[in-house]
Amino acid sequence: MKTLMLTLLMLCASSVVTAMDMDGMLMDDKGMIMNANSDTLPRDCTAISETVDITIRAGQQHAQKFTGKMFAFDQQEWNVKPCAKINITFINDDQIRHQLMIHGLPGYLYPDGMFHLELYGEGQLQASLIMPSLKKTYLVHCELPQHMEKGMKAQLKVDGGNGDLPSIPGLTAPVKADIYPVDWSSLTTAILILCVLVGCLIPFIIILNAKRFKELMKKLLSTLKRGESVGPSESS
Ligand SMILES: [Cu+2]
Repeated sequence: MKTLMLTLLMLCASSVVTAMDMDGMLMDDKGMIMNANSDTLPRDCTAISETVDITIRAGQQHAQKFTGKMFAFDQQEWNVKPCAKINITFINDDQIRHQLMIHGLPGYLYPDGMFHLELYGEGQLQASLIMPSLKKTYLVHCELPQHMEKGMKAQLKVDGGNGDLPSIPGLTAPVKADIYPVDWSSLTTAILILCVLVGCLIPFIIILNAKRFKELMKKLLSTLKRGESVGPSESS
């Protein structure tokens, strides 16, 4: 009896671990949903203005069109009306972990002002949120180290937004552009001058020694021909 009770207890515990639902957080072995909200209206909304279904894909393949970027979402901007309900389908096309985080939401409805979807590898998640009425631009990104810097950054605009965020691939200019400075020390300058000189001298050397080069080429060709004619008879 004791063993049966223990087994039942363990089964219950494992099911809690595989799918936890606590304080707006849903978690299993594939991913996590935090602060989803499909029915509570923000204080400044009297009704849902529109329901929008948005599919957002994340992965390395979506960064290929952006020079120097490694990760990206398939789109970089979305526009919705004030008080819109957004049903998000988040798809991770990579084998590695990615997040979809929306920041700047009202804290009384979304703890830490954040809506958060996360997939530990390839997969799909669905969750909803209701936007406030404020004309605002929200940051959408993946918060894993270096993923946003490497391109996983986008923006969600409500009522046209209140401006553009910087460094959104293909959309807005970066605050600090990537630069690749050359250390112009005396050594690098000397190496550059030497390379230019050698590059200029080679054609002259060839022109001045044209006869010698011709003879050398003839010798080489005849040696090769001899090698070809000797080769098959030796093998037979
Ligand atoms: Cu990521």
